[in-house]
Parts: sequence; structure tokens; C-alpha cells
Amino acid sequence: MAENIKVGIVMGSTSDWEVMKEAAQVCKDFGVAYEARALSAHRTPVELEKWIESAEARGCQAFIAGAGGAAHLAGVVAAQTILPTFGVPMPSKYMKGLDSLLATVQMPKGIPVPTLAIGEGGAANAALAVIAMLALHDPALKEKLVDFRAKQAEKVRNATLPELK
Ligand code: RP5
Repeated sequence: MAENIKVGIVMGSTSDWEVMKEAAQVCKDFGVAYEARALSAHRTPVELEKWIESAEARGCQAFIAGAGGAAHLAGVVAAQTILPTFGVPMPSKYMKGLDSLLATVQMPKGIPVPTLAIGEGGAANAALAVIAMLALHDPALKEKLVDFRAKQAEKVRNATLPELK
């Protein structure tokens, strides 16, 4: 268990990792300490509560929670902390993630869960949103984020489309 972390990444199941690893990768690329865990709001509620407490005690500044189906995980995390908690809806087998999206985004007033897009893009963007927040008080991180945006824009500018045959 890491001694100090800035971001807690949690997902309802190990089956979410393929998507949620995108959030972990962004944190890693920016040099932001994170811890990723598979803990479920309904299968392991006690362990989830303990992990939130422990993450906070180790300096965590924000949580990213990804879940699929009746995706209450992010809401349950947000209910137990005042740290910003971002939700990532997992693509699901039968409803393609629409169930996860609605369950995550439709939080009743009082406990916010800023919710990202379904899937990998949402997971990466959740980490970028957390980094933007952390960068408010971290000039070195801000520089990395500005650089990331510049490189991303440059890639688009330099892109060429295929010729028609
Ligand atoms: C949710 O149920 C998880 O977040 C996952 O997206 C979905 C399916 O979980 P598994 O049955 O694959 O463990 O709790």
C-alpha cells in the first residue's frame, strides 16, 4: 500500500480495469501518485468505506470511481467524503453503458458526482479533470498540463487525411 497518494481510483470489479487503466495511465504519465483498487459498493461495502478513509489519511485529493450497470459506486464514494469524486460509466454488455451513465450521472441534489463519458475516453478525462484541479496549486503540474494540450493540438494540426483513389 502506497504511503502517499493524490488520487484514489476505484472500480466495481476487476472486469472494469481494461477501461479504468486509462485513468491510471494518465496519472502515471503526469507523475501523479495514485492507488487503484477494485472494490464494490454492493459486494464489499465495508472494505470500500475503509479504503476511502485510508486514502484520505494518506493525502488523497480526489477520487475517480468507475462502475457498470446499476452503477452506484461513485455516488456511494461521494457520500462518504467531501473530496471531489468523479464518475466514469462502464460500457455494459446489454445496454452498452447507457445504464451505467444514467445511474452515475443522475445523482440527487446534495452529493455531486461530476460524470465523464462512457468508457476509456471518460476514464482518461476523469484523470485529466483531477489533474486540472490539482494544477491550480501546483505550478509544475500546470506546466505539464499546458504542454500536454499544446502537443495534442500540434498533432491535430499536423494530421493529414487520406487521398481519394
Ligand atoms: C459492476 O458490475 C462493476 O462495476 C462491473 O462493471 C459490473 C460487472 O461486474 P462483474 O460481474 O464483471 O464482476 O459492479
